[in-house]
Amino acid sequence: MDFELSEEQAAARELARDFAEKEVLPTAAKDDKEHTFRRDLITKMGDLGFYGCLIPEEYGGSHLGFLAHALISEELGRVHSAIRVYLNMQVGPAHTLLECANEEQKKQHIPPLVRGDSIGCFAITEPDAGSDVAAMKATAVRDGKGYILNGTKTWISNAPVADTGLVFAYTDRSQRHHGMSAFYVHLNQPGVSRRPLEKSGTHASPTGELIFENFAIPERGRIGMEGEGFRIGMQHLTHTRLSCAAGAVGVARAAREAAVSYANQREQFGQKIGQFQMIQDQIAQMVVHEEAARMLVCRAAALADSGKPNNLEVSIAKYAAAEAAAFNAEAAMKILGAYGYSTEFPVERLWRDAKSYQIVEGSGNIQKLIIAQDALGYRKANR
Ligand code: GRA
Repeated sequence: MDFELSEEQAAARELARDFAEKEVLPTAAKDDKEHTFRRDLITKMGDLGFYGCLIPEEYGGSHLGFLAHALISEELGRVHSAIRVYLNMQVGPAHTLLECANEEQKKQHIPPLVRGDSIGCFAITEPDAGSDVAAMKATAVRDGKGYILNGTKTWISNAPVADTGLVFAYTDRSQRHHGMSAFYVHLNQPGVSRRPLEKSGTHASPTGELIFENFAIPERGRIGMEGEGFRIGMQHLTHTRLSCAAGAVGVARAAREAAVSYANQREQFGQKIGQFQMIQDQIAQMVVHEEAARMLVCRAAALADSGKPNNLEVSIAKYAAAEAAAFNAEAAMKILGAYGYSTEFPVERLWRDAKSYQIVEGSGNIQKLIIAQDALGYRKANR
């Protein structure tokens, strides 16, 4: 497998790095501390074409592919993880619409997501249905020409600010996995209320609940056929997990960079601390975790770019990258000591943000379940 970047991919990475360093980094600490939602950055990333990598030109995209998308995700994750979430909330729904919606729905919903005009989100998780997606309680009951949606979605990135969203609910609960359906809805309408939720990190990315009470969805809001929702949701997660994995590589890299820089400056016992083997041990492990995770992300992205199934490779990459982010952030904090723990320096933000990658978009245990069931021959991940 060849990971040599094309000119376009290298240019996309440079553009994302430049944007992240010039436009995101200067206020990253402040945005995190003040929980600032940066609508302006969503617009700028739309102007720069960051949301279009997976989308053909006819719907406003550049079609640069999954590897380019992963490179952009890593650059954003490295500088400020919360801003990487914005990217995923635009690209994830746009790509799922591309794969599963009809022509009219694609024309209506994809371009505003790609431009960054419509803030997107996806709503799967519920208070009693996290890892166990099929346990969701939301229902969309047929009513004349449309549906009436009732249910509570929780831990939804962008819930407080989203204009539109991909929402999952049962149209026929008796059919379990085959009775769930997917909808694309406008959220600034009667029948939706929102409740922000606080978390330990990723503060500049608002998270919350979406509460649907007799929310009317027209027939044209359904994506795919009735009963295809679980499959659409799983397909959606395969792609958004890849962006997540790439973002986690960015966090791992930022932590490694911070640790190396500090180890080259800080002197104790008459020498730079980088001279101590215990610090070198940590740095070496950080480099290995980061590089291995990046290779796994590139492999999963390259498979998608060549049209091959990559559920297994995405789960491996997501698990490895989340662990790499958490390991590297923890190691960086140990190396920087009080400066790592201090809220005046960026490492503690990396440490808080790294944890999210072990939880969101399918926890570490869910990725391991998918990987182990495949290895044991119980259920092939790529089918
Ligand atoms: O055999 P069948 O016809 O009944 O079909 C089964 C299977 O083939 C059925 O679903 C099919 N299926 C799939 N089809 C296409 C399963 N996986 C796939 C797939 N990838 N593609 C039932 O399958 P099953 O394996 O028996 O289902 P299950 O045990 O109920 O669930 C499987 C599993 C645990 C893997 C799944 O529920 C899962 O992935 N859970 C994790 C949920 C998750 O990732 N949630 C994240 C929510 S979003 C989020 O975190 C937002 C963060 C945003 C941000 O900050 O970035």
